[in-house]
Amino acid sequence: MTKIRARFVTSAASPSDFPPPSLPEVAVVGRSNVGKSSLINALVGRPGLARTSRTPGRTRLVNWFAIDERFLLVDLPGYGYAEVSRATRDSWRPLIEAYLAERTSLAGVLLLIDIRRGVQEEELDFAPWLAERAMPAVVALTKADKLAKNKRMLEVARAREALGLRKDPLAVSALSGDGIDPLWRAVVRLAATPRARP
Ligand SMILES: Nc1nc2c(ncn2[C@@H]2O[C@H](COP(=O)(O)OP(=O)(O)OP(=O)(O)O)[C@@H](O)[C@H]2O)c(=O)[nH]1
Ligand SMILES: [Mg+2]
Repeated sequence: MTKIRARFVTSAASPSDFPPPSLPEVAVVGRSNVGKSSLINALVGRPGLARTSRTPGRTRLVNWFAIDERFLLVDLPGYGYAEVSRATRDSWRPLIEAYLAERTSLAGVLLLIDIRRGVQEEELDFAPWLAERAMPAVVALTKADKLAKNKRMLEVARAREALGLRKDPLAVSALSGDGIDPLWRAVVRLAATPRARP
């Protein structure tokens, strides 16, 4: 595999700080601690590019990374984690929502779900929101290394059913590298497909 060139571009704490739209963007969305930042690092093969932490709520800003100068991966703060204060959570919500609703260069969303937690209320809310906007999305179940293969398959089928997906979600692990290659191809496809905005 040829090496992927990835670089940090900028971060923003509020919509007024968002950089002007340029290259197509793929945004990584999911609850706090699901492994968004770790997965970005695994996808581009650069540990430490996006900051990760055992403590939920690590990513507090919207962070843009340029990939081969062809598209941008966007690391968003996590939603819905009980252990960050309500005030903090409430301050992120508008940021995430503003980004997703208004970003004209957004080509699609990579929705991450912890394979051991499965689909919860937030994902059930989010899926129709994406569908209404005809937002292309790839769904992946993270931390697959934590489950045996047969359990993984069960969770893949469950998530597909719960979200009404046309295809199986991918089971991936930033730790073991499982599923990273197919996920990378899916992300590149998302980035390369212009979004028809309703
Ligand atoms: N076992 C395992 N642990 C993982 C995997 N991916 C991430 N983790 C761990 O999960 C924790 C959270 O990872 P992050 O990548 O920081 O998660 P995040 O979704 O970016 O979290 P926020 O920025 O707080 O929203 C860290 O302790 C990671 O080491 C994985 O594939 N397998
Ligand atoms: Mg993060």
